[in-house]
Formats: sequence, structure tokens, C-alpha cells
Amino acid sequence: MSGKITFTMIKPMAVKKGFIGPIMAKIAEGGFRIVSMKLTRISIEQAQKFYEIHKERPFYGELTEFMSSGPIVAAILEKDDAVQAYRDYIGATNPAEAEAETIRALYGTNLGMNAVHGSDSDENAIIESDFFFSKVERY
Ligand code: FUP
Repeated sequence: MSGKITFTMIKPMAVKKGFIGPIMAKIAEGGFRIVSMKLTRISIEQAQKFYEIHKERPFYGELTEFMSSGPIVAAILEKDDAVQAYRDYIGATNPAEAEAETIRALYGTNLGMNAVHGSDSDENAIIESDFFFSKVERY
């Protein structure tokens, strides 16, 4: 059975461009309920840990530098089949290839600065949620 939660981040460039409001509105419009949310900033070490799965990829350095370059919004979202529903809703990794009206198509800058993160499995949704939020920060 598919899980009910997924984890998202609004990435630094989207925060810098003033897209927190429009992205949160779009998330609400998509029927995702906010379980937890915070405006925060991660260190390069935290970014390296969060993206450890991509350690061997050529873009790892650039990705972790970018993700620690400014504030982000972290959130846990709830919906039936949340992981897949949210991945469909945000669109392809590269905003240029993302379907029209998806969050990445609307608010992404380029492949690296693609507006938002979305968990890729139920297992990672739990790991990523635990990375940012304690039990008492969930509603
Ligand atoms: P996604 O699951 O859609 O977030 O995509 P991936 O897990 O493949 O990639 C994670 C992040 O690495 C992306 F959000 C952006 C970045 N990335 C690059 O910067 N270059 C690439 O070639 C692929 C991904």
C-alpha cells in the first residue's frame, strides 16, 4: 500500500525569487495537506547528508552548494499516494521538460534550480521528514 506522506523543499532560488506564496498556494490547490512546515537553511554538511544518495554523481558538489546557499522551505505533505501524486504534480526534474502548469514548469529556473524537491519513495519520504521535523512538529 502506498503511503500518505511525502517531503518537499522549496529550493533557494525559488525562495529568492519570491515564489514561496505561489508555490504553497499551488500545493494547497493540489489537495496536499500541510503536516509540518518551516523556513530554514541547511549547512553544506547537512546538504551532503541529505543528498548522500547522489554522492557519486557529477552534479553532487554543485547541488549541495546550491541547496545550502540560502533559505529553503521544508514541509511534510499529506495526501493519498502522496509520493507519486506530488511527483506528478511538480513535473519532470528538468523544468524545460516538465508538463505545463506543474510546479517545476511554472517556478523552476533550470535543471539544478528546479524550484522544489519531492521524495522519490515512501521510504525516503520518512527519512527526509525525520531529517527536518521532530514528532511534536507534526500536526
Ligand atoms: P528528482 O527526483 O526529480 O528531484 O531528481 P533527481 O533525484 O534525479 O535529482 C535530484 C536533484 O539533483 C534535482 F532536483 C536537481 C539535481 N540534478 C542536477 O543538478 N543535475 C542533473 O543532471 C540531475 C539532477
